[in-house]
Amino acid sequence: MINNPIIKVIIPALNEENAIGKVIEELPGGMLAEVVVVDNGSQDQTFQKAIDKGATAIREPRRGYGQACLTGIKHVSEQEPKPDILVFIDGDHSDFPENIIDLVNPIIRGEADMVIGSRALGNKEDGSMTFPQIFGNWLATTLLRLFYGAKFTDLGPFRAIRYESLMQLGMIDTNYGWTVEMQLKAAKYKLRYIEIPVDYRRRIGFSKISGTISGTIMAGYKIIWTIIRYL
Ligand SMILES: Nc1nc2c(ncn2[C@@H]2O[C@H](COP(=O)(O)OP(=O)(O)OP(=O)(O)O)[C@@H](O)[C@H]2O)c(=O)[nH]1
Ligand SMILES: [Mg+2]
Repeated sequence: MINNPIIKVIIPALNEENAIGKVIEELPGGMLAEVVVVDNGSQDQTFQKAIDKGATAIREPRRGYGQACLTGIKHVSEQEPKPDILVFIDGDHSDFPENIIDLVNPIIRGEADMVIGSRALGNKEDGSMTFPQIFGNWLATTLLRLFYGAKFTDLGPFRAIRYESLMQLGMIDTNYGWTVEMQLKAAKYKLRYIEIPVDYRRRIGFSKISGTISGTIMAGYKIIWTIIRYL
């Protein structure tokens, strides 16, 4: 049981000016010590919108989903006191920010070190995930089970992890391998992890990864490569 947990949220965001405000607004602010939006070189109003909604906005010009997450972690690790729990959520409003409570509760209760929001177990709005994305997540989690004995059903971006556990993992991936790296290392380092079902809806704004052919190929390649490199 963690008493009065310090919970911080990291939101990687690239050109999400129409979504980022809603994501921040719908977070249960009362239970959060800080919301950090890492603006990954947006050319729109993402940075300003994040500030307007009371978030900490930081700029990270080096592109990549993982890079944005790493920069967010660096930011919180330079603050005192250190957080107990970090939550990652996308900035495109595909996830339901209010579900954060379900993600952090098992950690607060001391029952888990990491909680993954699984879209495979939850309800997906039609068109919120592409077929290659659903297949890719199935394939990746099947390989994780075969090679690492890890039981996951999704590489969902919406997740919570104990800060100390995350530090132990020594995350390094700067782009598409980020989610799978965290999960396979969690299995390797024997973290206590669970999945909970989360719902998923169509994003606001333009797709950058799964809705594009190049994004899908690059992500698939990087995810498979990451699974192999840690064997
Ligand atoms: N693609 C991409 N996304 C980034 C980057 N940095 C931050 N992001 C954010 O990471 C989150 C996930 O990216 P998305 O484009 O939603 O990827 P996805 O959910 O696989 O696919 P779509 O929602 O269909 O685009 C969003 O909040 C992006 O704004 C980056 O360098 N590249
Ligand atoms: Mg998305």
